[in-house]
Amino acid sequence: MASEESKPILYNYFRSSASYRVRIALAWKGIDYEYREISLLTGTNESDEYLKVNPFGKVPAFVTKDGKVLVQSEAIMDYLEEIKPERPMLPKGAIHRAQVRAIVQAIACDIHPLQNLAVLKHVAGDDVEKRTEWANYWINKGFTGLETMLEQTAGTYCLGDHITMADMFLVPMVQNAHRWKVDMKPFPLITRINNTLLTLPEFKSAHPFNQPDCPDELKKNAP
Ligand SMILES: N[C@@H](CCC(=O)N[C@@H](CS)C(=O)NCC(=O)O)C(=O)O
Repeated sequence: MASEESKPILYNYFRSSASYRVRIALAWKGIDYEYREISLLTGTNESDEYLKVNPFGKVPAFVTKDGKVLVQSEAIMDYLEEIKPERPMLPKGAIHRAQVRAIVQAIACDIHPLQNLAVLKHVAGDDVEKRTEWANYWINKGFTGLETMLEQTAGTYCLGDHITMADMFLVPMVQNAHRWKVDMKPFPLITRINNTLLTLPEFKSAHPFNQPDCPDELKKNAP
């Protein structure tokens, strides 16, 4: 089910942080793709049609030029790294690669899943205050560990002065932190790295407020 022009397809949603990671990676690698919106707001992710693409009902899903469907943001990014090794997202050296993976997994496995939409709905229903309290608690706890971890690894970016996959996971996670009103004052390093990354064209173009399915009133706040 590759697109007619044989571009890869990214099924995603502007506000989804897992989608945002992959959009940054695609921009970083200079890979053109077809943007297909899957609205988490209206529940398109649970439609029969989309469940045939991603049986987990989550975004993103990536369809390669020859029609292979890939899910899980990190797996998609690993694939992109392998097919296009120029502008690597993983550093050289076993220790550095493990450090990047540790940041990626702290975000992808420990922090992000706890404030995913399906989890928030389950623990707090439509109660925005309860959702905020829950998400805020877990992000704050995760960022406390992450800030300390970054003290050991960071330079300009998460790992020294080279942009890696860790940075591509960090920026979308900070976006969620803002959304759930996390006080960022205790996290100066995370804040500094995030602000630097947000000035770069690949991170700007991938930003939620620069996506075609972003409502116009939010687009005004695009970086
Ligand atoms: N581990 C997955 C997470 C995917 C994920 O949780 N996506 C969210 C949006 S950021 C989603 O589709 N949520 C739908 C739901 O929770 O129902 C990945 O990295 O791709």
